[in-house]
Amino acid sequence: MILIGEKINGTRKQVGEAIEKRDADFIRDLALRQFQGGASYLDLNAGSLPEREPEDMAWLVEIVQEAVPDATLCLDSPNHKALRAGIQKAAKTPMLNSLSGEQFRVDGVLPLACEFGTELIILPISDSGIPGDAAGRLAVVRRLVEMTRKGGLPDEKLFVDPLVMAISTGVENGNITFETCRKISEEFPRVHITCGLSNISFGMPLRSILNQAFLVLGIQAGMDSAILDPERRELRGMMMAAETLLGKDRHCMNFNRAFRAGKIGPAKGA
Ligand code: THG
Repeated sequence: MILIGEKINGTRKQVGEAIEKRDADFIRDLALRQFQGGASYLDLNAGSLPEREPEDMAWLVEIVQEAVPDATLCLDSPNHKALRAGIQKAAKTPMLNSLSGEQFRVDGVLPLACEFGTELIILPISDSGIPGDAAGRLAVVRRLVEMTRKGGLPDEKLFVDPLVMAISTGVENGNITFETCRKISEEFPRVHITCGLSNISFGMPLRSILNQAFLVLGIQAGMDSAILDPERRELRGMMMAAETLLGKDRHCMNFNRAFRAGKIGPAKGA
């Protein structure tokens, strides 16, 4: 699994304050902890007003890449000015989060991704909203993949997000996501599939258990990436167990190695 760490998100209160105060130590610590938790990509969302966002994004890029030079940055914004400001500060080509079928993103984000040859998250949202079923989401994805191919981006650089809506607001929301995953991997076998995992459990008790079960079912449906909190030990164990049981871990080597390194299973002293 390709893990994208979600924690550097300015819509979270403490992170928003740290960005405003330019508290580099706070951000560096979040970056390092997530990378050590197995996130090879770090999502950066400044969460600020559009006027401030380019400046805030550039600052985040500077701080995070200095703290964790081996991580790839995932710039999370609908605002092409913030994305460009981040790209220009980045030492290594970042991933962009995200392109959707909304016209302003097709006009703003798509040309940037093609110009810099970035990896790119694709959301099945159009100007008429989020399609309620898998077929509708596939139609948006199909239209967007046509555009990225035309722009010269190989499918391997795409991370399609099937969109995860809270199970508390619709009991079919899990199934709709899984069906979308299956159809995407069938029609576009070379793209990655990612998602914002914790969306599924908004408004529910025992969120951690719901997130774990959802991740397992998502992996079976073809997800090979997720935007999540990589410090959650129970989630890491469940993810590695699912990969092993689905034949994605040759000789069960990753599972055994993670166990011996103390990365899964009971924490020391527990
Ligand atoms: N798809 C894509 N990008 C995304 C999302 C998605 N980016 C933003 C978001 N969704 C994923 N990122 C986060 C970041 C932080 C939290 C959740 C998702 C988070 N959640 C706590 C909670 O859920 O209660 C908030 C509590 C806290 O402040 O810690 O932290 O779906 N492409």
